[in-house]
Amino acid sequence: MISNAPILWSFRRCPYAIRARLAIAVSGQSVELREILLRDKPPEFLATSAKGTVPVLDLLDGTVIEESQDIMNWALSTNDPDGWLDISQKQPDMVKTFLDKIDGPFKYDLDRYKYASRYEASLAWQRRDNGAQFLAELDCLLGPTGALSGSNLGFLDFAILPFVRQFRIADSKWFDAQPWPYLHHWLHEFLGSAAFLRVMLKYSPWQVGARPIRFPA
Ligand SMILES: N[C@@H](CCC(=O)N[C@@H](CS)C(=O)NCC(=O)O)C(=O)O
Repeated sequence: MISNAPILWSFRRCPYAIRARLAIAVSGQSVELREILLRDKPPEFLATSAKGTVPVLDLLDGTVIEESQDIMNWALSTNDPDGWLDISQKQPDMVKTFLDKIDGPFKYDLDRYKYASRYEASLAWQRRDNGAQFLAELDCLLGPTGALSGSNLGFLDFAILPFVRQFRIADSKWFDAQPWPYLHHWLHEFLGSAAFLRVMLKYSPWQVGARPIRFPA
């Protein structure tokens, strides 16, 4: 263990875990990262959080944060150098409405579109259309400033971008052909940013006795 460092249980590709890592990294907090496989969750992880979803942040003082948005808020409340929380303070209802949509219906449709064979495959296109309607809405909102959080990228952008990334991966050719110029630019810039690349480094799954991984590296 890295002394005094909170433990972040994470899964590299998970959009909820990506948003948590983005906020931790920008806040300057340092944690011990424990990568897991969702199909083979370590008992130590389940003992920390029986819910069994990532990300989970164990502050080692008896506090365990089990929701990605709460982990973002925890990190940014300690230090928010880029003003990510400004939008949450200025327009809390708007932020909540968007995040409820992303974590709710958008993620629901995304899973059923991306992993169509696991669900009702015949409905996959309907799921894609539902998601596309929301993305078209985001494209309009991005027009004026190129950000969802006001004049700069902030909480709303970084909480949503990992999910839009996943939506694109399901069929990048189709996605790139959609008439969403502002959204394409927003996502493209994010995917090439140092902020994104530094939270996407690859680590082997954690095991008892493994050398601790400090995050960010
Ligand atoms: N509401 C949770 C959702 C987290 C979540 O569902 N994560 C997925 C991975 S992307 C997960 O851990 N699923 C459990 C599983 O697949 O067993 C949050 O915001 O942290």
